[in-house]
Amino acid sequence: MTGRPLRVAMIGYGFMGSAHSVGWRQAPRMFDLPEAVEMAVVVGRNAQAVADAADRWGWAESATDWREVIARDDIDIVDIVTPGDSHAEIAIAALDAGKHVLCEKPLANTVDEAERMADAAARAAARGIRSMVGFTYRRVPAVTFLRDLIAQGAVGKIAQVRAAYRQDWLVDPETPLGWRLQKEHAGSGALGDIGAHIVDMTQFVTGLEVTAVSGVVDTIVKERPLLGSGSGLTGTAAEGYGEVTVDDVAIFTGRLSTGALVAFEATRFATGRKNDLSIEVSGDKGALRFDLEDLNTLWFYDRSAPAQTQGFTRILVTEASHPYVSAWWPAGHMLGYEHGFSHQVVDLVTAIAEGTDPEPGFAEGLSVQRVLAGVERSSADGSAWVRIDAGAL
Ligand code: SOE
Repeated sequence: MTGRPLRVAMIGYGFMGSAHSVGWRQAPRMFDLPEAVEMAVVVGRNAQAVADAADRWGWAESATDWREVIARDDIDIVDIVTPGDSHAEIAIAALDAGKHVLCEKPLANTVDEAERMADAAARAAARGIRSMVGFTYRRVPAVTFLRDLIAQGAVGKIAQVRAAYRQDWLVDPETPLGWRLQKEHAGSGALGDIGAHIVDMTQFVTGLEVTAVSGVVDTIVKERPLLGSGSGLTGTAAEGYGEVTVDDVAIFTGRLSTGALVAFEATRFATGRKNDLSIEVSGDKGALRFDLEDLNTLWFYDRSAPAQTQGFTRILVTEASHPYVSAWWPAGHMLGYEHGFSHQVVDLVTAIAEGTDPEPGFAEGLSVQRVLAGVERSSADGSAWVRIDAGAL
């Protein structure tokens, strides 16, 4: 402990930068954090744009050189919200410099990078330095509660899982070629960007590991207008076309450590589906279902209920006794997309204060990366099953 507030440097300032800023701003106001935090500096390459971001989101300073910022003695936490191609370099440098690190998902663009990051995190943990991957949806209260109910045996022995993340922002062939569509920046497409969430969520809620995968990835629109201004998700097109080098759709099957099967679907071509992450876990005692487009709700099917009245019951996850909820509004009042980013801050700062490793750590980020690589291998080889054992990918 330094005896002063934990000072945060955020590297990157795109869409995720704004979401993380909301988390850093709101968490200390709404929760009783064990340590005070200060939004010290936001870093980006364009001096004017990053200064504007600092003003808008409430960072005390802005800077253009992340290496200089990481070297500063007055920075305790480095929050990485850049595209995946710089995660490994920044995270390893920050951990080696003794900073706690929060890194956006997916952890890296390749298994090799993720392994090096997990090694750096393990070395740093031995010195009391903490690291965490931003799989923020774990911190939607209904998802955390779903995990708790499964751990308490609500669904019994898990027979199968269905996990889908469906968006439609690429259905328009004129959507420009942002960084999320370029392998050298993003690593992969729908697979890494949103498939990573459902792989992590499946492992999180079931407490089981994906041990093998079989699947296909496909690119539906192979060329798109070059990006003019703005970011990948909201940008405008420039003259000329470029090649899309990542997948648009990934459909795959996973096998869990108990042998249970998972049907995974990650796509940016599900027309009409805006941000539809859904998971359903089916067991011999019951089933639980969550859908991000209705994120305050959990559906529970209890097989022990009388047959006449059996059915999926709606649980509104807005009670003070539900995870994270009591810090916000009186019971019954809704939370949204941004609240998970505050909950992530709460859990990271609590772990730092208590001297424990936050979850998910880089080792868990690496396990997701291996699953993603396994799906790509299965698709490229046409192999029925690719095992996700350490060292196999
Ligand atoms: C874009 O597909 C995206 O912003 C993801 O990158 C995020 O992880 C997810 O929260 C929403 O969709």
